[in-house]
Amino acid sequence: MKRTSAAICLFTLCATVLFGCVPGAGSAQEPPEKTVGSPIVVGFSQVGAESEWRVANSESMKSALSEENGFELIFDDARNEQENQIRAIRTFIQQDVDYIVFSPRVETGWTSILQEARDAEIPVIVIDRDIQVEDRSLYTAYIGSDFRREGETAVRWLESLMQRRGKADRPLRIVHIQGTVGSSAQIGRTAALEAALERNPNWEIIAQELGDFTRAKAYEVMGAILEETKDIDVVYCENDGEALGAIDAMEEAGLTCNAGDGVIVISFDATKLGLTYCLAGKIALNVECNPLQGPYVADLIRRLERGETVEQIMHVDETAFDSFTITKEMIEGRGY
Ligand code: GYE
Repeated sequence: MKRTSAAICLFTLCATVLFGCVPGAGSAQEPPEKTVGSPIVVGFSQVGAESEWRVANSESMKSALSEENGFELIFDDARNEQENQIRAIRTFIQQDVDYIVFSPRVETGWTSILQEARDAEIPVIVIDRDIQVEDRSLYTAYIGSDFRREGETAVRWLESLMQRRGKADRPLRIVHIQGTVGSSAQIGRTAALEAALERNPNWEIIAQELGDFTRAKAYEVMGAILEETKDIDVVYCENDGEALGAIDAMEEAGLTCNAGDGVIVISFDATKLGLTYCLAGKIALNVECNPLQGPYVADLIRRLERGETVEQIMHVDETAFDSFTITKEMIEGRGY
């Protein structure tokens, strides 16, 4: 019988867990409970290495699920292909790992493989992006961000900036660069912008392109947009990498990015690199997305090992930074 077969299926829906409240979060680790005997074997399918955020997320998982902490981590990089993730999860099942953790590329297409994991009695923890399955008991828990709320923070900030400037009713020409289509991060951040467009009939999307969450792709698509028009008020990028690529392209084309008299760039992630652009005024608003999920996964597994009840959905607490109020000190104290 699997270690946790008694512990899974006990969960409460929709609890919000603040990252700061979980033991070991981002700072000193909880004393390892399982250093004697066999380690807890965890197979982790990471979606890829497309961004600074992702690299920080992988590092966080590797350091929390370390040998010293009583784990054996089998790490697989899916290179941004769902097929590779499915193959990795199947291999973890064949290896009879104790837990499967994965960060899904997109929300759909997971039912069969999760069924296979359930048949093998291996608990599954989804991190970062969420999944859509009819039978939610196919996974034990989800730890990640509320992406719709992140998008909401961004558009509300923009609305209030326009109001403060007495420009709430003026036309606003927006370029929208999207992340990986079908990923929760893209779906939530896009949905918030779309809802804001409904409320603000004077807002207009003048171009919408896919940036795949990478600096290179965003640079390329932004360059093409700029050949058509330079009359742009806002660029809404769905992560820091995209924002940096779009800024590179705009600066090369002679545009200035700032929330004063330039193009207003909105971004998500708030990595250290992204925040240095915010401090320089080039990113007007950067909405935080916390990648340091390793300690939460480790803590969750320990709780399952003890047979405790766990919440099925855990959203992390996140904030936002704008170029008007950010300071150097705010960036220095951060862990990613
Ligand atoms: O915003 C982006 C990454 O899923 C939250 O994926 C994650 C997103 C993040 O590549 O930088």
